[in-house]
Amino acid sequence: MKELKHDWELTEVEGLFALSFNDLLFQAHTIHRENFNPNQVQVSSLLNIKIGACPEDCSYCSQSSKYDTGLKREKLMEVDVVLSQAQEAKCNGATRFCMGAAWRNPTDKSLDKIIPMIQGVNAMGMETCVTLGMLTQEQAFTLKEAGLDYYNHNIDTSEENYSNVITTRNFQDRLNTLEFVQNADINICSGGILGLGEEQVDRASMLCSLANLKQHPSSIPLNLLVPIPGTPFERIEPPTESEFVRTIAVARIMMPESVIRLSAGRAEMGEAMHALCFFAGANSIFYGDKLLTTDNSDTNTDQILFERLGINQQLLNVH
Ligand code: SAM
Ligand code: DTB
Ligand code: SF4
Repeated sequence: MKELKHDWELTEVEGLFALSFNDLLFQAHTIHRENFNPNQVQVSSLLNIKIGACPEDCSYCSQSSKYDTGLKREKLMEVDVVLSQAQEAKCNGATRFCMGAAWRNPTDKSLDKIIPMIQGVNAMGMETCVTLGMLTQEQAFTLKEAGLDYYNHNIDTSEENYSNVITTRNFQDRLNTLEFVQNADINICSGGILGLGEEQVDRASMLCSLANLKQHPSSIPLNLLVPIPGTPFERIEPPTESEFVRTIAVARIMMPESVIRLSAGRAEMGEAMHALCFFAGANSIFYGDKLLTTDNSDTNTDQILFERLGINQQLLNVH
């Protein structure tokens, strides 16, 4: 097994982005095959357990209280409702259940309500993931004790582009939480969004920040911005398709053992784009008709896609 590299220089990563598309994809796919079954895609399911009214100003987000996106706020879901949704996700073939809350950070009191959700999902035999905003070290230990497998906390974009996207926290705040989660020995799920007004060098810089963490994130969600009417980024220029695929390929080369999730934005991607992303090294998706507040690629379309590509069909059909 090759040593994982944690000292990536920005120029090296820019060099990968500068390769010819076919050379880059060949390299990424070769590494992908050395580390994973290329026909297997991990399936996660997502549930928004607390909707809207978030005090943060993330310029892409439908749930920020700073923008009028027409979203109806809802308080934290009851445990039994969460668990019945989790059961349904399991029946549909999900192996991980991810619960997201529109918080800047959880209070200790609210964390008490999350713990039985984690324990209940674990008891069903699924992996658990939560994304609750910034944590203290103490809270990370509490979540570990509850049996949490993964904590999702995206760095979203490069350190250099961060203040163009969010002003209510800084990049270092994000890194601090990631460190607390790693100290608590919880797997990290951290990635970002493409289409936040960034340049290629920002994508390279974001991947450097992820790969140069103490440990590579076990799971790396790469989202394509879902433009939300009412947010500052509702009409921002998206990256080209080849640039999106390149970013997946570079992530695969830099972090060969991490699972890369093709996350938001799939509803707008066709069969060929999905196929290229899986070839470049993506090997996980969110499965289910809804993401947090927007539509996901519907499950029927995903079933057909997997069948056509010869991917992981057995997992999607378990009941
Ligand atoms: N509030 C917590 C936080 O920010 O960490 C957890 C929930 S937040 C919605 C989870 C992640 O969803 C964000 O970090 C961002 O990467 C992603 N996200 C949010 N809105 C998005 C959008 N419109 N398009 C793509 N990804 C989005
Ligand atoms: C992640 O990286 N993407 C998911 C999950 N982690 C929490 C969220 C995507 C949200 C897409 C926009 C929406 O549905 O509001
Ligand atoms: Fe709040 Fe998370 Fe949305 Fe930012 S991304 S506004 S922190 S819910």
